[in-house]
Amino acid sequence: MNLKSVFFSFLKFVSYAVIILVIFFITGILPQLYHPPHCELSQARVSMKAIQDAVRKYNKENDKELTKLSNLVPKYLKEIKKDPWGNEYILLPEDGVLISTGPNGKYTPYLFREDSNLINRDNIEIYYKPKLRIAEAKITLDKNKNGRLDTGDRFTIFFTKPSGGKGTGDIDDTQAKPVKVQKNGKDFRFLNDYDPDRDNIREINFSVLLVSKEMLNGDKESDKVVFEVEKLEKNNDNRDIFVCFDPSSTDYVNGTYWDRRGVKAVSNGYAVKIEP
Ligand SMILES: [Ca+2]
Ligand SMILES: [Ca+2]
Repeated sequence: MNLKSVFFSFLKFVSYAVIILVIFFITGILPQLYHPPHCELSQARVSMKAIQDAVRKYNKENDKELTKLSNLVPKYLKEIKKDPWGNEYILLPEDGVLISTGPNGKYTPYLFREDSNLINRDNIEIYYKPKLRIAEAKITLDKNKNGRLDTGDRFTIFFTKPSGGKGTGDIDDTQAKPVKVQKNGKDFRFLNDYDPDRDNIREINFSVLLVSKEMLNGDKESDKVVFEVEKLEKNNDNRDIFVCFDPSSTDYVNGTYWDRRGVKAVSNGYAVKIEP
């Protein structure tokens, strides 16, 4: 094979390749490869991530929280584009969430209505504030000042934000009573042998009295519940006590804690320690 024939077979190969590419273009296969359907989704996520960062920065640097996305311009963002489907992003400042209405361009705050699922299914949501779950638990009254829980002591469980509401979107929804906590504290689980890698975790038998439950009744301002210890199984080995709440145990209708928007609360596992 001489150099000339090599050159010609190369030319032949190139022309075949060009023909195939042209056919792909004409039949629309190539443009589709260049523009996969998930392209807009990732585009939206990238833009929303940038807005999320900007909102967090704004809220950190200003006394009042951001209420309108346009207030981010020009200091925190050069501009706020519409989402890839041509719609404005929605900001829900109280719930700390940023929403794109998705390919169908539709959104409804009425989360429990029948048609809501269909409308909201394609939404993209990014939280810039924490979701509803336990943030901290600590002893707030230590009667005998021993740094341990004993009968008569009180402890407080702090949530990341107030709960309540049913996601109906009604004005009085913040006064909804979706959540009742069990007086014996059974919505919360306690154990003193926390080890995520082990199956055999020992639960503590508490007998506790619910002292304040404003937060669990949907009080807009409250983000905590207070318990008083009535009886504590003897904690001889003096190990730490961990608490977790079961998001499926309380609501008498739906069996769930909701945030005000009607989004299911997040269980925090056992990583929250009751600290003196
Ligand atoms: Ca939608
Ligand atoms: Ca004590």
